[in-house]
Amino acid sequence: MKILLQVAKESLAWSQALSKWLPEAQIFSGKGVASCDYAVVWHPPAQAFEGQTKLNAIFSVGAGVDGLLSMASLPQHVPLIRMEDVGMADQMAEYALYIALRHLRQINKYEQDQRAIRWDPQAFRPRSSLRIGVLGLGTLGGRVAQVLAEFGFKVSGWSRSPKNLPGIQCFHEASGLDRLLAMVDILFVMLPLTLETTNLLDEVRLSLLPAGSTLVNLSRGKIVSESALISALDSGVLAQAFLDVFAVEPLSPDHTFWKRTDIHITPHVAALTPPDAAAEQVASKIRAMIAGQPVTGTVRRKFGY
Ligand code: NDP
Ligand code: OXD
Repeated sequence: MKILLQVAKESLAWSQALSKWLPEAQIFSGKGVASCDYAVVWHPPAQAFEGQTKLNAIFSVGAGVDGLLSMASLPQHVPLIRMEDVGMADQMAEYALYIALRHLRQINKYEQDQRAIRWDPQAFRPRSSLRIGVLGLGTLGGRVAQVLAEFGFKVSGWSRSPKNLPGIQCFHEASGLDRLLAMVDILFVMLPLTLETTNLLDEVRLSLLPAGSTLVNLSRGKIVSESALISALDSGVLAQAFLDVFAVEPLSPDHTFWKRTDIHITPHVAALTPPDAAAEQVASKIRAMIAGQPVTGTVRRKFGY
């Protein structure tokens, strides 16, 4: 079996992990590669699929496939299979819990108080007083919503199809999104970037949030309009934003986001794909495909995720 490996970084770690879980495979990561049976990719170069006429499947080592789907050279009739969880759901939940707890315990205020040498204790606030919305209730967003709800926060969520999840008030459709936005203190964006979600959170939608709320984007930058985000911060609709993802990455050094104290930036690290667990998942899916069994995680191209 021949595997084409095209990952933008940590190529050696990926190659070792694939060899561990698929010892029978020959792994090719350079140029001028022979025809391969499977491809394992993340941000591959534009010509990565040239001459690859025998591919049975393309595995994305990321959960999001918007970048791959936008490549003109992506073979149209080869199944595209994305990463499912491999530990990323818990990483997302850690990130979300950190932000929710900061908010509940008013750490921002106490940090400001320290700078102002001010002793000003606030009253107790129960976890159930914090209203959290999660857009996207899939593998990652679903786990985020579940962990926050189990922790005692008041959680609502929004997805494309209707859902019924324990402890979570579930919404769908555009009217459901508008209802959710009007009732949350913290909004987590956990949606894939598709034609439908691009610029979903524009000026009109952000204005539905209660004044002083917090926006957290952990999925894709282009889902939130940058100009609408700045206006919402300037007008006080948003008190702050936590951004892990950006329309253009890396975020340009002269981007206005860097200089704002009401924007907290992390460099697309909310959930990192661990090569070993990911290679194990790829290997088990390849074995299932060879055995003629169905595999999960196949991207439905008409929905874009
Ligand atoms: P899933 O495909 O499992 O879940 C996507 C969710 O979004 C589903 O609940 C889906 O609804 C919902 N959704 C999709 N389109 C719409 C729409 N038009 N309207 C309403 N809901 C919609 O994806 P994952 O949870 O695995 O990953 C989510 C995203 O996280 C990835 O696409 C990627 O962009 C991002 N990501 C970011 C990382 C980081 O480090 N910052 C790391 C990994 C991923 P339904 O359930 O009805 O299908
Ligand atoms: C992913 C990502 O999609 O890292 O896995 O964003």
